[in-house]
Amino acid sequence: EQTPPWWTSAVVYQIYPRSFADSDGDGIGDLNGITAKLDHLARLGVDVVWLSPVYASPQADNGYDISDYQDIDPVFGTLADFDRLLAEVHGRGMKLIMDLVVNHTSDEHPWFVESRSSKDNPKRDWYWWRPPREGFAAGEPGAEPTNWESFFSGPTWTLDEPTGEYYLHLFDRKQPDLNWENPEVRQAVYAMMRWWLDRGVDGFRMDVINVISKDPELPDGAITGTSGLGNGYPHYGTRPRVHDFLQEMHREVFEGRDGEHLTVGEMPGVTWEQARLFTDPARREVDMVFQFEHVALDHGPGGKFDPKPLDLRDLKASLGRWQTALRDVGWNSLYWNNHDQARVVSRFGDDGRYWRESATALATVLHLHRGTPYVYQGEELGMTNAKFTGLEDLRDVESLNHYRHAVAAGMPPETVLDGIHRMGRDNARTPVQWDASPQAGFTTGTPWIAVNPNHTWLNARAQYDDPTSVFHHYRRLIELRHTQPVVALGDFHMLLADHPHIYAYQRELDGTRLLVVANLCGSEQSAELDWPDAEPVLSNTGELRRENGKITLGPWEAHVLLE
Ligand code: TEU
Repeated sequence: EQTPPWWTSAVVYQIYPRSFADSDGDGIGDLNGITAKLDHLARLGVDVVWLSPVYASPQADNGYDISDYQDIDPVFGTLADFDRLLAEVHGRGMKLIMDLVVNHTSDEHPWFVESRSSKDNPKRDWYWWRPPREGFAAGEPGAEPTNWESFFSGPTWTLDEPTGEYYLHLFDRKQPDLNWENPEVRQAVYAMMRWWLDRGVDGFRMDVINVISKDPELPDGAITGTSGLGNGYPHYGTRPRVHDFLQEMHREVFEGRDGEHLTVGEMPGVTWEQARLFTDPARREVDMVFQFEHVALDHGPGGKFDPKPLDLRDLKASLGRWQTALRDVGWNSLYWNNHDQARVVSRFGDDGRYWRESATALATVLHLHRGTPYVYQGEELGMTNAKFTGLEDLRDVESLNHYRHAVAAGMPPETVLDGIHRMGRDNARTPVQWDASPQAGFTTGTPWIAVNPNHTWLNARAQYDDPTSVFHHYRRLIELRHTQPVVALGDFHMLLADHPHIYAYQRELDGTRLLVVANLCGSEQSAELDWPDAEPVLSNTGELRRENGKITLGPWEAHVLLE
């Protein structure tokens, strides 16, 4: 038996710097703002901070478009501010991982500026350049080299007039894709990663890392949706070469390095079969992956902006399948939220009458699975979706592009806006609610995106002194993972899989059983469940009602028991 890696009992906290805390009054969060708030994280008890991108960037996608990987954007501060933050994080016994965005750069990165300058520039091949489709003139509709649809709507190709060729961008046109087939590109990325590790960072969260390998033939994709564009995913999603690239990265960057590191690959569309390969320690690729199955269960026929109600049985089947799939090899990451997802309490919970109960019930269910939990800033306070009133409130490039394309295609603007209000990424990006003051304690200036009006009662200040608060519930869940080996390492077994409203499971390690049961709806529920001897350890209400082998749970009631 090997000692389990340190991250099996760790909890990660994601910071989206733009929206966390603003120290200089320009309305945008920054590094010094984060440093000033580290006691919040220490109090919560998290082990690792994942910092969304703070590199130099034109901010077309809030920093996921990088123009210099080895500098800090002035809007966030300086390298000296970064070093101070890192030292303060380490000083509190926490680790810090960086966001690694290397599927694409900004179109303003010097690599791309050179690459686009002429067809025979030495860096031309660092990106994907192709002539117009045969029989088409440059710029003509349909002249794009493939029919692929961008993650952010529209074609994945943009024409560069001076050379008459198109470049590939799976995301926005300001995010050209790097050509990972070129070994110089890979070496440049590895050198940059080593530079950050030498500076003291503890690892990386790797942005869309399963799409870095493209089929060099660039075949068209099947047309499935209504946009007229094709699905290119089979030609860039989790192709075999990704495994080669990640193994090479491991050798070039991590092998022989002292210290404890963490790598997590963000992988849209990844299956559990593929995740087993990515996270099998013997293969030396990544420690864990972010999968997307459970956050797509409420997507309707029209995709993410056409949501449908979640059926809890689907959620249990999905998360349960991943628990089983990665039980003997590999490792799960556990998340409800990040900067790309609508707020979970508004999405799968109830942000009205049962706000506190549903936020704490959802937290309980997620955190006690086997895997490493990720808390997204504000989730520990039960922050809700934004109250956007119209287009002018939105900031996100994905939502704005979607609006433009959907309305041009004839969808009623109100329908498009409704989908964006419910599912748009800006919901996750409103400022963290520190207190009840006019800008929620986030900034003394005008915030880049409006604060949620509910900060008058929903804020950190109000929760610190309330032992029943969402904050303290998260704190206790994190403490449980630190103190109970069964939480970190126990086997997982789903219970009541067919119950439409109760989420229940059991974990087991060396004769210790942990029982988790939660009612994830707003009406009383009961079920046959018999654990007469189990001792209560954590609840969001009071005592569990159990009688004659049956339990009864009020709205959003959640319990954790040990035996
Ligand atoms: O996201 C990748 C991704 O596939 C989606 O979550 C995407 O953001 C979108 O919601 C699809 O509908 C990563 C980052 O997390 C995201 O913020 C970036 O915009 C994107 O990559 C490009 O770097």
